[in-house]
Amino acid sequence: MIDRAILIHVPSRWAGGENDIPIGLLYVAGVLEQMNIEVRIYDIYLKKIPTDDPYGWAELQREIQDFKPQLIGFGGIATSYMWTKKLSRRIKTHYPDIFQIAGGALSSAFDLLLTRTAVDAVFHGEIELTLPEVIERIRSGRPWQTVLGISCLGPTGVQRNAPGPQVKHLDDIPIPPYHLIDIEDYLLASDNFLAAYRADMED
Ligand code: B12
Repeated sequence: MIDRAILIHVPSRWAGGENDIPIGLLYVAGVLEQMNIEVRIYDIYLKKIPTDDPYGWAELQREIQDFKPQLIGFGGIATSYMWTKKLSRRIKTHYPDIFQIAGGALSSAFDLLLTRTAVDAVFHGEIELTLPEVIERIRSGRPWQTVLGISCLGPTGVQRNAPGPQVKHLDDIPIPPYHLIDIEDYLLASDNFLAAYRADMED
């Protein structure tokens, strides 16, 4: 059964003030909510990472224990790979039944993700049609590894399937569920450009 999911916004680096709204993950969340899956967005950019726990595992583990997701998704860019590796391996060790996926620009590191992390499936390109297909197959006990637009480990190693279908009518895409994030966390980030704009208005 998949009825709860955590989507993790995975840092690519720490440059300070890079609190960009995770738009891609919100679109993924919209698709999941349409399938009656409860979603939490876990944005690592907004966390205070302790120096003695450099990937913030303890806090993520508390979130997992509290919410008990069956699905965890990693979103970011290619250089978010290292964080994904550290966290996904720990998740696999402690919660081996959680299905782990990755997508967005991070998917360009798909071969590394599939061979060196514990990610089960990588989604390439838009996921509005391919992610529901994978989840439906898992829910009904059918093999998901042949769904188009994904890559996974196959019998002979990394298997990248042909590109998936794209949405024909843009109005079919769910509105991103902004209620899953606190927009102020992003807009009020100290060196965010919108915050600077706000300061100008106040002068
Ligand atoms: C907008 C944008 C930005 C904005 C981000 C604003 C924001 N709020 O997020 C800004 C200007 C801040 C930015 C910064 C950077 N960016 Co930029 N950016 C883009 C851009 C143009 C669009 C991304 C976007 O929002 N698309 C709309 C959403 C809805 O689409 P999406 O993210 O693709 O999500 C869909 C799917 O990919 C998928 N998906 C997404 N996440 C996940 C997660 C899971 C689990 C699953 C299953 C699916 C999934 O589902 C969504 C719906 O179909 C892309 C290029 C592009 N055309 O994609 C580059 C791009 C992502 N950026 C890139 C880069 C390199 C950077 C910077 C490093 C630039 C720099 N030198 O500083 C920084 C990194 C910032 C960071 N820490 O991540 C590269 C990444 C390359 C790579 N392979 O890693 C891209 C691909 C451009 C390129 N071709 O080089 N960027």
